[in-house]
Amino acid sequence: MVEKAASGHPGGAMGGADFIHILYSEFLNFDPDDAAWPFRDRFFLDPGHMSAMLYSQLTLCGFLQMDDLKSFRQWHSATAGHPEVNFKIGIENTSGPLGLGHAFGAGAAIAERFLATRFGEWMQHHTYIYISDGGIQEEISQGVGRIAGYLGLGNIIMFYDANDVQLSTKVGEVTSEDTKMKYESWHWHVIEIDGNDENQIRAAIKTCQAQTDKPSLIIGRTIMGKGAVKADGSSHEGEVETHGKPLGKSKASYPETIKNLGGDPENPFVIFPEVAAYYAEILNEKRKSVAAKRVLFSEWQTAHPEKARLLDQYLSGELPKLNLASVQLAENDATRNASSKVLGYLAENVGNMIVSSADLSNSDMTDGFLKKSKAFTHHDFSGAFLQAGVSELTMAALCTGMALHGGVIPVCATFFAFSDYMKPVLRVAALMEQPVKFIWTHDAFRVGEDGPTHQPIEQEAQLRLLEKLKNHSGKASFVAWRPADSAETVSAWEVMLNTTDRPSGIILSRQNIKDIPDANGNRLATSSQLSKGAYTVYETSDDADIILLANGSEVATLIEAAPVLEQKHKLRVRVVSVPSEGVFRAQDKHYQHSILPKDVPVFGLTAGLPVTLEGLIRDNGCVFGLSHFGYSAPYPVLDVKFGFTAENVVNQVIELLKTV
Ligand SMILES: Cc1ncc(C[n+]2csc(CCOP(=O)(O)OP(=O)(O)O)c2C)c(N)n1
Ligand SMILES: [Mg+2]
Repeated sequence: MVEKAASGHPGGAMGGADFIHILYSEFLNFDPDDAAWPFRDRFFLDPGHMSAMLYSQLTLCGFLQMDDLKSFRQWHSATAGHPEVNFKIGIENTSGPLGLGHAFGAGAAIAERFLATRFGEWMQHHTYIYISDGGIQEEISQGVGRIAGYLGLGNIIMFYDANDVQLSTKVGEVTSEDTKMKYESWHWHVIEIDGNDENQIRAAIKTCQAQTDKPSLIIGRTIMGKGAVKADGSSHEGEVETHGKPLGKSKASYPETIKNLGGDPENPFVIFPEVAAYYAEILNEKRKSVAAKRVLFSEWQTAHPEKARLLDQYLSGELPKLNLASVQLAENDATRNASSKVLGYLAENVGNMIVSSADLSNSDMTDGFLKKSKAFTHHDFSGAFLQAGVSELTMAALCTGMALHGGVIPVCATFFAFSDYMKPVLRVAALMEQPVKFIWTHDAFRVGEDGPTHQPIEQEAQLRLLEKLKNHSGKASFVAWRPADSAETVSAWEVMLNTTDRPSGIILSRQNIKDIPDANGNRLATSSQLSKGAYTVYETSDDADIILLANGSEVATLIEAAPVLEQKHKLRVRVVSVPSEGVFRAQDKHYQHSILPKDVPVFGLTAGLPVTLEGLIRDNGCVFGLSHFGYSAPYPVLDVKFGFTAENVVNQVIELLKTV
């Protein structure tokens, strides 16, 4: 496969083949006729570069065909280089950035416990994870190790392909850690085996299955490029260069290696008849055991019709009927508080929502949810809140893994400045189109005295780049909402809850914000126009001389400036709230022009980098934003120092109008 594609990673795949074959043939429960069967065991491959191994195994299991293997790494093939999530052919996640895959697996294991706690152990399944030296070294493994150990996720069996080799060096050149001891200290059950010995693999998996108290780690000593030989027949095993080079391009001989492994180099794409017959038998066994579980399931459905309907709803991703308008909001509140109230309502009305915070629940206000639920603790998943500790990257990946598992609605929260720690996950969740919901509070320099490290400036612009990046379904891969007041916060939540085809996030203020006045006296109804990405929140004439545009708390500053511009400067003013530029840009041109007519100058105000809004203005406009890091001071002082006052908006607009 790698040889034909003339690129790929043969070595790790050759060394791991023994494990994956034993796992899939003897242990992994799946339905050969329906790879997406919800009660299947999950298999998460952390090192996506070993995809040749997974694709080969999926071919043995009938999910892929030999022609798919022949088009390894080619345009539009089912066997892309790093496996792209595809439940229909047995691929649980898009592996690639090392470390993420095993965190997704741990998230899936949490979702499994959550559901089994509510619906019964009949639905329990294992999550098998395959990790390599790279994943073990990635920092995220610390978060996964700690959390899985603390929660006692005995449904995880992780195989560590310890082949002593990584991309550019031997493992011993970068670490001297005792991995066994490390995982044991996190309360994992660890065993060490020869990872190429089928009997030891078999025995290890059995031991781990019996260990339901703790997550298990099987450290399998394997041989990189197992079976690789040079032209003279001497060994070429354990070499760094087989990590990422086709054998023919390394010092190994491709034909001699194929011969050494019992194959025919002239005809390498073959499943030997005895192997095909063996797998046919195995797959029939799997069909039988799945059929038995399906019977159990339907018996359970008959005995528990209410629960069965609920489970159906959870698995379909459907929401119950909600009435967010009933959420009682306080006046002129911080948007994080409004969000907290929505979360309190959701805790009582959406039974499969799991909220998580990285040690900030009383600050990002996810405690609105927590107070009506409780946190997961060791072996207790009856609550619906994950206290992730301080580990934003891990938390985001766990939530993405929960989404990949299905049946639950994961939400995670932290300060906006620390969205930086989540970005690698956000990107892959966006690529995989997973509907994880992100809450980011403390959205601007108005965090004040916490100083520049906590004051997000460029974060919104970074996130909105993902709004411009299309996923493989042709949609903005991510949507970020920055609501202007409490009502918009509720409306944003409404849209987020209904966004089931991609991740989305909500960016919230720490400080109180004046509610946007509403001419119709029903601000909540008006704010639902947020679903178009941008809408008019203030105007006294539909023939504006100037449009003021912002999102989040800056909208209130514009609303304060508007009457001054009207009364003192005799200008006709429109104020537009743009909670999501990406969504606005997806509207038809007619709508876009109706909100932002071409010939009217636009003044944008953002507490972020000016580029955050610059995509919305033309030559006849400008954006006033921050172009430097913040400073530590109470936020009303920063408002004045940085010019985020109605008075400065008036001055800036007058200056702008002099130039157009
Ligand atoms: C986050 C991240 N950093 C770097 C890489 C590039 N990369 C791919 S594989 C690899 C190391 C591979 O070592 P190991 O995990 O032991 O795999 P093996 O060489 O044994 O196949 C690296 C650095 C990556 N895929 N992800
Ligand atoms: Mg390795």
